[in-house]
Amino acid sequence: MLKKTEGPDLDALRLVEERLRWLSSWTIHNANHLRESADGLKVGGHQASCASMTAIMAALYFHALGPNDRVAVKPHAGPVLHAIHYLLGSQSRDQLEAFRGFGGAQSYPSRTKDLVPVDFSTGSVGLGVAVTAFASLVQDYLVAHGLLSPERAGRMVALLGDAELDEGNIYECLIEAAKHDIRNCWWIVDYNRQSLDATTADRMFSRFDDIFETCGWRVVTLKYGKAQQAAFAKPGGQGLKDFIDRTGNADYAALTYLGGAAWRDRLLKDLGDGAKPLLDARDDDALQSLMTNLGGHDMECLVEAFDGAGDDVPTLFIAYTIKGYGLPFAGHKDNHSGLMTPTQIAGLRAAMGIAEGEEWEPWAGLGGNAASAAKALVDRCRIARARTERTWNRVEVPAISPPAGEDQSTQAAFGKILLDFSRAGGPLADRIVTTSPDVTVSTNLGAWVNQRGLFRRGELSDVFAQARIPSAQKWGGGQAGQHVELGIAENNLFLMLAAMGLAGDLFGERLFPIGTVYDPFIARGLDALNYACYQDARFLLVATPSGLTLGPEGGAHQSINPPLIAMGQPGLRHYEPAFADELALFMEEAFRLIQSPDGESVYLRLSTRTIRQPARSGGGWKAGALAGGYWLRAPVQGSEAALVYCGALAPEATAAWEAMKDDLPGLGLLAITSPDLLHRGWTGRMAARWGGGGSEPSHVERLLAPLSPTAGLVTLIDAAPASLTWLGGVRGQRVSPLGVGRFGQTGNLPDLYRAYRLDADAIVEAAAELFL
Ligand SMILES: Cc1ncc(C[n+]2csc(CCOP(=O)(O)OP(=O)(O)O)c2C)c(N)n1
Ligand SMILES: [Mg+2]
Repeated sequence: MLKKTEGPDLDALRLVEERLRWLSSWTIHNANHLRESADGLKVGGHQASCASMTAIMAALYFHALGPNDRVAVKPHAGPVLHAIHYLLGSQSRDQLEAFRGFGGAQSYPSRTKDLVPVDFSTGSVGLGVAVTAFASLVQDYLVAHGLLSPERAGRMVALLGDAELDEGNIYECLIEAAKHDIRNCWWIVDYNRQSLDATTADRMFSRFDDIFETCGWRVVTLKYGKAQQAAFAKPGGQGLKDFIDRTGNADYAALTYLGGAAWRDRLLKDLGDGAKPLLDARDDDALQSLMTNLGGHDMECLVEAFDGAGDDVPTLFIAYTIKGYGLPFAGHKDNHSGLMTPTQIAGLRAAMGIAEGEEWEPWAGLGGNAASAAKALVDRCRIARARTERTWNRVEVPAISPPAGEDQSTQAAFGKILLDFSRAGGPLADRIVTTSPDVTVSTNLGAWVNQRGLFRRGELSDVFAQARIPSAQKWGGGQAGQHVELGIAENNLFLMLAAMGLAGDLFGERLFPIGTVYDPFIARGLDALNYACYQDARFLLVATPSGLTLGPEGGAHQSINPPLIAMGQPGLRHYEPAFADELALFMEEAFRLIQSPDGESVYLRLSTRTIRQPARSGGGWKAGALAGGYWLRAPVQGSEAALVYCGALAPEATAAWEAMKDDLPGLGLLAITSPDLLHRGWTGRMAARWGGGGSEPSHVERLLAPLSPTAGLVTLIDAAPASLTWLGGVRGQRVSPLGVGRFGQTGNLPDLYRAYRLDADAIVEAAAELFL
């Protein structure tokens, strides 16, 4: 929790603010103008977006933040975060000099690649904001489950740009956060009235207060700095205040760029003689400084605002700022990617009293007293200076037995496995936390929730159960619950999984998050999924039902491209089990991967189709299945043909195999359990070979090795055929691809499989064309 430091040293904070403005500007300048360029390309960086936030960040990091607080920094203020760590001694000059270069400080804060501690990666605007709300929910979850003592709880803070408030994901999150009554969350808007392209619309800013307050947030607006407030109390002051209030965003920004003389002209024109006392008391520089003395640049206002929000109420701070504050292009509408010229940066250096050659000296140009005050402030800073290693709790993953039953669907088996977990208990079961965007029941999590309950900070009774109304779902809620219910907003699901999947990094306690979603609606939350993976959050995503196999539900619910999405998504391993025992194996693997330092998240693509389970003799298939595929019916050496299938189409593939095995003796039937993993293994091996690395064949090369080099493969998947067609490239074999390339429609499975050419007849025909 935030605690006040013993009386803020405002002067020292101001000095630190200037240093941050200087160092962030200089870091970007160095990357663009001084560092040798190997390709002649502009390196970029956002000096204006940084300068807009340096006061906010100085007040936050060097006054308000406590050791348990976590921050998502506006992507374009990344250099300010690095400058903060540079002053703290936890960032090196080398890293700053290599900003935006290979191996250097990243353009936008990155948890995995930056060497300084970054709590949340940012880059895709909006997501870094929303994830903090979900992180505060995860924190409450850990406290409620006795995994985090309340004293170790902190505040989740997002620093955002005003244009970021246009991202819809912020409002989806706001609604969900209100339902869960989140707390300990601050969002601080750098309201500089500019986006990338232009100045931002004024109208919405009078509405944000309502929107946030309606959702239970406190809104604190920092509009006028102390100098402005003082001026309001003097003759002509009310006129000045009215003028500031009615001046539109574009106007205010333009006048800021033009400077003191322009303000003078305009104020005279607008306020007439009423402006005289105010104008006569100031030269142009003083007038510019008054007019840009907005709350978000005023250290006293910032400190007061942060100190005034010491409770746990979620708070939106709207801090009025100037984009490019203190820099020559302050307020210019095109300054987003603007870079100071060498002459301009030299002017800034001189204005800061920094001698040439001393640009990287943290306290260059400061007198002894000022330097020691600034250093003392920095020494008191309570944020973490070192990255945490991922060494927290590990739990034993028990062997998972597949549910019994000759005929099963993977989706039903998933529900049963979780039910078994909930009954058996144990450390893993206790650290599993599930979540779903209003598809808990239809993705088969219902029985688990019956046992383990909904997570709520307050007690939630099951009204239907109390009224003795029969229902399969008996869902009470409370602090011990292990399922976090979400409304229908798949984007929130992935942000929730991101926050849950970072529980170890953020709070020192690993959770095993499982999120369920309908497979086609993964697309709804795709950027948030990518965002979760980018930060190396770890979770199990269970997407079910999937594919055309969902016959009667029709085309809007039949997913086509998720296997391709998964193949292109780093940090996420796709498994598509056909059978319950494969599913059990993959769930075990997922729990291992979630907690392994070099693991990853897992995506299981499941189906509601009930199919006959195979008779196994032993577990010899398992290693192959984990690696992405195994021969369900082994081919003879040199075989000219193989049927290759993935997932719930196993019965069609098997039926076709039965139909052809006499005509094509030694015909193999290859079960692909992860096109993603096979593809990765193959391309990885190719890359390693060029890099002089290992020459071990990849799993898919080994799988295809028994076949003749001229063999034909019929590939079959209830998804885009491209998921498997690449197999032909491994050894240059011919492929006849079967899959779904058109939107689906309603129907029973035989009709649909016939129409979309996924049935045994289609396989036999494709094979005939290839082999005969
Ligand atoms: C999802 C997404 N879309 C587009 C961008 C490109 N982009 C980067 S910053 C920006 C505008 C930022 O304006 P604002 O949030 O007001 O930040 P400021 O730089 O003004 O502080 C845009 C469109 C992005 N980073 N992420
Ligand atoms: Mg802006």
